[in-house]
Amino acid sequence: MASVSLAKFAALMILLFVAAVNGQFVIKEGKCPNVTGQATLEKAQYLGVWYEYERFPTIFEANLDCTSATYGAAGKAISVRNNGTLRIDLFGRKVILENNTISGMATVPNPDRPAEFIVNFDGVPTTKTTNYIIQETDYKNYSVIFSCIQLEALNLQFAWILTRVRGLAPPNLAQLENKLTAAGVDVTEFFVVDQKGCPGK
Ligand SMILES: *[C@@H]1O[C@H](CO)[C@@H](O)[C@H](O)[C@H]1NC(C)=O
Ligand SMILES: *[C@@H]1O[C@H](CO)[C@@H](O)[C@H](O)[C@H]1NC(C)=O
Ligand SMILES: *[C@@H]1O[C@H](CO)[C@@H](O)[C@H](O)[C@H]1NC(C)=O
Ligand SMILES: CC(=O)N[C@H]1CO[C@H](CO)[C@@H](O)[C@@H]1O
Repeated sequence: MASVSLAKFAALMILLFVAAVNGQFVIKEGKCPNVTGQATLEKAQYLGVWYEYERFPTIFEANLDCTSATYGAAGKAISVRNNGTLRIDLFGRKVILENNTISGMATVPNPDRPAEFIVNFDGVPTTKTTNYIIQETDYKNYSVIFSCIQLEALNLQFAWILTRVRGLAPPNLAQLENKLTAAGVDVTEFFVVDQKGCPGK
């Protein structure tokens, strides 16, 4: 313990807290995969509603489903609103226990990497580390998001494939997953998010 400074320990605790709030990640050994953002980003085309098609699993919480992300123009930044529901099966029906929503802001720390964002959520310790990398989007059908936190010998990975239509797999899903695989991401960790029978549709 003597080799870990208090400041470093505190920083680690904040990272883990942010990771837990973000909800879903996998822990892997070694270095973070090298996923880079696409070279350009047409911000206006990226705004609007996206639905999680698949993502990495949850470790601490029960699964959120019916998950969406809504992005809006906010000057140079992008406003973020994530929704999801916590549901259980009751006599063959899905019953909502809780509607979950969290808001935040996304900013681009390095203009040379316009598809790599820092997203901070209200009421959560702020991070200055890039945590939302758009590996690839066509704005109309899919967006592939990756994020990774490097710890000493381990890393925490977050990944999402978002779609514009709730629950509809992108036609080029295999190709998108292959690109993540090529960057060193284990896509077998993905699970398909339940987007059936969601409120407000
Ligand atoms: C990560 O990938 C980018 C783009 O392919 C490359 O320019 C960069 O050198 C790589 N970085 C590492 C640490 O491998
Ligand atoms: C997210 O939740 C808010 C508040 O309940 C709601 O106004 C908004 O329409 C929801 N967004 C989506 C995409 O469902
Ligand atoms: C969740 O939101 C839906 C649609 O807005 C609403 O019908 C339902 O009552 C809410 N459930 C809870 C537990 O808040
Ligand atoms: C490949 C593919 O599915 N393209 C679709 C992307 O979304 C637009 C707009 O909804 C469709 O017109 C394309 O067919």
